[in-house]
Amino acid sequence: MTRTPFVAGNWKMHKTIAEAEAFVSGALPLVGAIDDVQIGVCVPFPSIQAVVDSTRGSSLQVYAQNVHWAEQGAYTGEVSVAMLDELEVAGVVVGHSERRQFFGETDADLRKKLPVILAAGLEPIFCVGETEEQREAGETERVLRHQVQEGLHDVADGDLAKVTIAYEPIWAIGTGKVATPEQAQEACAFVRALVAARDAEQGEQVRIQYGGSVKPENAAELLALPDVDGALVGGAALDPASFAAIVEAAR
Ligand code: G2H
Repeated sequence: MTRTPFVAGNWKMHKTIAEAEAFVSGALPLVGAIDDVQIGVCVPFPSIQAVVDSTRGSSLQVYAQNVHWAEQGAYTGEVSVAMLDELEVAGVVVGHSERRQFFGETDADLRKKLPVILAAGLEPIFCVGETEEQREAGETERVLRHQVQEGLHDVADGDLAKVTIAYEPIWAIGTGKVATPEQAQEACAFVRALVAARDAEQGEQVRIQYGGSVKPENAAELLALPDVDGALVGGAALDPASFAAIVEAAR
């Protein structure tokens, strides 16, 4: 089966509202009418409304970078799925390694978040990946198995392919150290097999992105891999021309 490639730019804690609007002005002429690649930008909360408004009717979809699992409550600093849904975002990134590393997000949190996001009709981009020490110790598969099985535990079998899984080896994030095509393919195929073990058809349909120092220069090779269906791009997604070049590499 053919899976529509999905390229998402993760802005992390970059761009004020004015900078976000400048990005959209630069990006829309380049990617705004592309319909053979799903295209998203993962935007800091304060800019979401402006980016949703300025991309409406285009191919550029808007994602948040985090959400809480509770419907509402005393969780200072957090936002709920209903709050995001009201902003008309397409979805939300969860489990990014920076959230896990700096803010203590756990597999148990992700297990609660994913079903809540799906129940609201939003698309989760669910990040997994191993550290350099874990890879060197031969623990990559054990780590990925635990993250994927725990995170997807409470997602119904028939909904598994509604989740996009981003494989991001932590040692390749923002370091310029990209995984080799062999490493990326092997890990993404392993993640797909984990989903297929739950439901073969969903395993075939689920999209798996590679993330970690993706750039226009290495995107084509990574995106051509059989089990890589797109990219989650950080630094190289901050500039419209560079982001558009990566989207083009996915076509
Ligand atoms: C990994 C990636 C985006 P970068 O965090 O999620 O960032 O492309 O800068 O390595």
